[in-house]
Amino acid sequence: MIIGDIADEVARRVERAGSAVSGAFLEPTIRLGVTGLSRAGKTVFITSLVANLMNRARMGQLRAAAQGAIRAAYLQPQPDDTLPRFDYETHLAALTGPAPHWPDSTRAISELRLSLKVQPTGLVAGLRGPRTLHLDIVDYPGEWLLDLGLIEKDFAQWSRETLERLENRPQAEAFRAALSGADPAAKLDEPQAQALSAAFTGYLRAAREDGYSDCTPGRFLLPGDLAGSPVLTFAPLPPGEHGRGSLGREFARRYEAYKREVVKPFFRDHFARLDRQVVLVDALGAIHAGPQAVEDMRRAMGDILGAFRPGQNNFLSQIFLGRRIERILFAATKADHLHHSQHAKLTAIMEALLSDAKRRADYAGATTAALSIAGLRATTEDTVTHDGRALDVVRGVLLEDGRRAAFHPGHLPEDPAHLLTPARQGAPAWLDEDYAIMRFAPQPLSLKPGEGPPHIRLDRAAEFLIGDRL
Ligand SMILES: Nc1nc2c(ncn2[C@@H]2O[C@H](COP(=O)(O)OP(=O)(O)O)[C@@H](O)[C@H]2O)c(=O)[nH]1
Ligand SMILES: [Mg+2]
Repeated sequence: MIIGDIADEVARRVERAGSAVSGAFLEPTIRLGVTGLSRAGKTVFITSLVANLMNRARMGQLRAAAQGAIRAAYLQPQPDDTLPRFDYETHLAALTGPAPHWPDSTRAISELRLSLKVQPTGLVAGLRGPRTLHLDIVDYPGEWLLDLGLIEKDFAQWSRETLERLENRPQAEAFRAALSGADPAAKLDEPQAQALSAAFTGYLRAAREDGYSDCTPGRFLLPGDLAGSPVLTFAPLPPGEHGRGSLGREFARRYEAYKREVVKPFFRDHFARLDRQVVLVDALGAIHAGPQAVEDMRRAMGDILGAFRPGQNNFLSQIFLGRRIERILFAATKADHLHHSQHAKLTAIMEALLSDAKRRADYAGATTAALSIAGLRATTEDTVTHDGRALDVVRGVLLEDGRRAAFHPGHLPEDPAHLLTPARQGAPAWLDEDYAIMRFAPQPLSLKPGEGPPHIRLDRAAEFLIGDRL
């Protein structure tokens, strides 16, 4: 460990000890991380979860809600003054207003504090007064989480792996062309550096669009206020030792700066403070994109789970200081695209991916679970006759043209291996089934008093994530 790190770490220990001491006099708090790649459904999930914790009529599977133990839920100022606040009111207005629409996409970290007043029920009910539990929800991009893998890789290794992956991907054509015209040993030319980095970012973006998850560095996709700065102006290069002032040397230096100035601070300041975590995965989107995207999602889930296993990673062990995340939920989102007769199959796929990830990461520690959920149900269910057979469909209004449509995304297999095995073997396409995807628009709601927006299994998700503390 270098001296700077030690000093930093000592300062942090003191600071954390301080907050633990003061914390003893304050009310108990759960820090819940919500992550997932961009468009996985984080904003919708958080908005609907909070709305449904404030109005609990649809939360039957959250025990404390069903038993009436939650007396009140209200928003309070968040504890961290320098984090943007999760814009709950705007997102809720978008989803539940008279002309409902999906919220604008958000591209950085944000936080919201929901406080729950809980009155114990049963035998002790009369003996104890109500207590308050603060739920601090932290929304952060999954792209940032995947950057953890960079910490233990130097520029040469990251370059090698990245270039190997993009070799056969059509999305990388322009970048490969730009790279073939670049000489890593030549003197750094800033416009050329920017062009390379822009071409590489273009590749990452296209790969993400097409369902790939292995898109590091994560800030290239979601730069926030770092856009255009040197820490984001590099790209992978072919191997070789290069002299001072060369393109190769400078990119290696910027890569290290990215790890030091961008990746580590995020993990230290935000990630290491979480108690519970939900990872949202657009599994249906990946299945629609094809076997390679599913294989990539499988690997990404393993990498993500690896980030919750401090023991194996020096840097993580340092920042966690023996604490660890207690519960991790992997949830397939947008389950309202499927008739409920297929939900168990989607959950089985998530469970298979999760147990694979656990096996590979040799994971022990946090309690984990897999679920299929929808933050906001945008469809209704129906059964139609198609080619003389009954077919379970969902109905909704298509986002693109406002038409009403019945939709069947394809039959998910009973056995997840029927998807995961061809994915692992690198099959170019699914053999027996085509999987479609459609985007539905949120529907106008008429909520009864006490009701939050309609969802699928948010109550189960909440029970798993915080039920034990209510
Ligand atoms: N049908 C349906 N679509 C959803 C749901 N949640 C998210 N989406 C879709 O996914 C998009 C991205 O969701 P968002 O929450 O903004 O993702 P984020 O980037 O992870 O915060 C939305 O604009 C919707 O089109 C859901 O529960 N049901
Ligand atoms: Mg968002």
